Amino acid sequence: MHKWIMFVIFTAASLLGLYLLTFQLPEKPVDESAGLPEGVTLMKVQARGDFTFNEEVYTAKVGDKVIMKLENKGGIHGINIDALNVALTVDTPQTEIEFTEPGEYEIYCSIPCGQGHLTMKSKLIVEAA
Ligand SMILES: [Cu+2]
Repeated sequence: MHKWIMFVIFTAASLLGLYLLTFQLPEKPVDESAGLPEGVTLMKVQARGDFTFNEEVYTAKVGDKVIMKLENKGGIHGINIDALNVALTVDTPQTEIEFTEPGEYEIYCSIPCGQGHLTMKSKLIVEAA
């Protein structure tokens, strides 16, 4: 009788272990906007291994305050926006910007990253408030 119970418990424990090994515990979603100062939003720029950014055009409005954050998703890239004095790299991946002038700004990769480097560009459009 006891052996039978032990067998059931052992089997259940094994199955639970196998389940956790296979599927792992669900990951908690990370809210990257948490902890930002009030009125500041996150503008994430992902640089990819195929020499593109995750958006062709990023938009904002005059008066917006953002934390611009570079995320390398393949290869090592940096981003520059000359007119806004933005220069992000792996070592300094983020900066706070307050948009004061409407306009169209060029975002380009600042690190020679390979074949597609020279055309690795996107736009930031800042609309009038
Ligand atoms: Cu590059």
